[in-house]
Amino acid sequence: MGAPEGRVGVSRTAYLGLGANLGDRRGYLRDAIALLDAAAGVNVCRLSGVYETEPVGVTDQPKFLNQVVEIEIADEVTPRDLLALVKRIEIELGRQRRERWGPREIDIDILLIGEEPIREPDLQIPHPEMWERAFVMVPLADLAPEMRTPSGETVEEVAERLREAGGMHAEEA
Ligand code: GSY
Repeated sequence: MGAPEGRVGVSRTAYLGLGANLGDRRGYLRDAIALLDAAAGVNVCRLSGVYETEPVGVTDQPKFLNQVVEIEIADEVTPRDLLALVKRIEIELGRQRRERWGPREIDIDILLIGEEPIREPDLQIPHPEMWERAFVMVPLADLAPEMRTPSGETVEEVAERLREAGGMHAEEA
């Protein structure tokens, strides 16, 4: 695990959304999680189920595997450090520069970091579209069903509504 030496456990909980729709999709999810856990100041705590999902946005592309990961980040790991880390991991796992909404080996979105809202052009937390996306909310409900969303509903209530709209299929563990 990645806690820097000598640190006395101050940390925040963060949630990341992972998506893969090219090549060995499960392998990319697994490798991304291993690289996150190996990073200094990052500790992977819990994993949601893996879901096969219909593509959103550009629909003429392969289905995704999606998963949400709960991590703890040490206090000195800033949101920008975390952003730099996930971008490095995307590149290390072979993600090429591709069409913005198109297929990808691995996509890692920072969904939430503690209670901190961040609104900057290249970093918005909570991720602005996450509350409406079944491929985020259904796996997030595996980990944090009671969390409140901006509408006042719980994550589980929103996930249930989005699940009914279809396009989600839980994968075997
Ligand atoms: O924003 C993440 C990349 N992405 C996905 C995804 O992960 N899952 C599904 N189902 N559709 C998506 N469209 C985009 S872009």
